[in-house]
Amino acid sequence: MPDDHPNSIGTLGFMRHDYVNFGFDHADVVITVGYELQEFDPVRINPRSDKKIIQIHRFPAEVDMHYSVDVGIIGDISASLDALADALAGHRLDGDTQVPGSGLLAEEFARGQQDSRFPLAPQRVVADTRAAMGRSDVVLVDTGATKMWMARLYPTYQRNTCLISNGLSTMGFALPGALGVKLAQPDSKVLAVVGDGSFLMNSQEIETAVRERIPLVVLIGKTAATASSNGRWTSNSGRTTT
Ligand SMILES: Cc1ncc(C[n+]2csc(CCOP(=O)(O)OP(=O)(O)O)c2C)c(N)n1
Ligand SMILES: [Mg+2]
Repeated sequence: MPDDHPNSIGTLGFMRHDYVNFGFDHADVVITVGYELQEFDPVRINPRSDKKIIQIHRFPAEVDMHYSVDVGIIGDISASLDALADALAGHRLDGDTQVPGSGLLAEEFARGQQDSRFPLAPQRVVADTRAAMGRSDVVLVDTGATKMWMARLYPTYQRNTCLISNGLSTMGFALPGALGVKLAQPDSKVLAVVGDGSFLMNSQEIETAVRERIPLVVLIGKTAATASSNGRWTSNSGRTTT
């Protein structure tokens, strides 16, 4: 769903209780599409285990205390969504359909565009990255603090334009991945956004890029204070210099 669509609330799952969770706080029904438990702990969207859950997937649901599926639709995902849309044709939601918290991410992004602090605020880096890329250009984001910032704040408008290794969070995938994307889509700008550690894991692929004449850009982030003492990623204290 494009981030400038009025029904889009952004990316869920990177912070414990980020803006986009506010919508889930108020929801009584959640429809999940292609969702897998290991990608994102459902306790964060259903802490009291009181929401009705409709799952659409190709496989039967894996469940836990916070993810007990009321209706499981098993089948081709596209066909299932089309059937659901057809069944709902003509129905409209009554009343206020504004999702609580929607707009807050966009406001943070807009503040980031204007942020002139140095070292650069991460929001500014994300905003400038977005400004440099067209709607169909492709950014690959490596694991680390950079991923946390890009995943929650970088607006996307077309599918497969922001590629992130989320499930296993593999460091070092972005640079070789960018070579593959550029070969597949030579007309798109391709950017690998990486931490200094991730870059060093696969920096030898620069040689491949030069030898094979594959043009791409690598943005290397050096971030201070990426993790707090309990090992959780912090969202607000990081400062990224590039
Ligand atoms: C192959 C691999 N090894 C280790 C990890 C665990 N890990 C996740 S983020 C990270 C540090 C990332 O450092 P850097 O790329 O410099 O990014 P930063 O967070 O400093 O911006 C590590 C070691 C991982 N996800 N993948
Ligand atoms: Mg680093």
